Amino acid sequence: MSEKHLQTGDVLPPYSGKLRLFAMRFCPYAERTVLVLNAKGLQYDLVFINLDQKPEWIYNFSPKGTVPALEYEQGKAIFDSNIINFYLDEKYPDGPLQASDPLRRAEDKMLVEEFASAQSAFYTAAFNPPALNPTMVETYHKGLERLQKELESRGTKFLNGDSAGLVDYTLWPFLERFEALPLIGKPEFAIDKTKYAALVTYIEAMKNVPAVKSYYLAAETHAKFMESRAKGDPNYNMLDTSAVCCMRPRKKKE
Ligand SMILES: N[C@@H](CCC(=O)N[C@@H](CS)C(=O)NCC(=O)O)C(=O)O
Repeated sequence: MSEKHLQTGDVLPPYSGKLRLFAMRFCPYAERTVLVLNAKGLQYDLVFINLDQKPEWIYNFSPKGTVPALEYEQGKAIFDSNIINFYLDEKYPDGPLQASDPLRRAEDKMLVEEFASAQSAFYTAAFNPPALNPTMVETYHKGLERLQKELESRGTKFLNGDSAGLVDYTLWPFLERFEALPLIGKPEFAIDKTKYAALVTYIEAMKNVPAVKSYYLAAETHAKFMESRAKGDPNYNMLDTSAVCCMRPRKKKE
């Protein structure tokens, strides 16, 4: 899988017949869908795009040019992480990722909804630092506290139960990125081990879930991307090893 992000003028790679996900390597919403595709064991191609210089063809798959978008059949696509993930879980019912109890499914959706405020606080802290204010820090911690309380009351390893499910894969990409905030000079956003013991145990368990592990990026990597984006020049291709050219040491002249 290439980590290069295609941009304006780049051609659309040929369709292979597999599901194809249009994403951006550092996008938490796209990560939600990658995790679900991984958890379902589905075969898929991943196409990363530069969101500042979007390739023209992205609009054939996603009307606003946002990611994720899933091409489920050649030339036919759906967009939005939640829409795609519910579709995938219903279309491929083996290994269901949602609770069988309708009430629990509703509770999972409400939890995701409630967590959105913490996500917004994170976005502002990461990418719009001057707007940081105490209310935002408070909102962020309220979100973490809410999540911890839910983990404690459910008493299971994951929110979904003994194994991770859709609710976990939906929230996880943000938790993965939250750990980068103290590294970019935002200590107020640290997830303190004493205060958040249950949450920290959960975070560590999520890092070991195979669907997560294979796409996981360390806090340091997220921090680097955040800094580049906050400066107005997101380094989309920072993980693209094909861009590192084959510099061989020159032979010394005799
Ligand atoms: N609600 C959407 C949000 C997707 C979203 O905001 N994606 C961002 C990247 S993380 C994007 O495509 N931004 C480009 C743009 O808005 O033009 C979802 O859940 O998929």
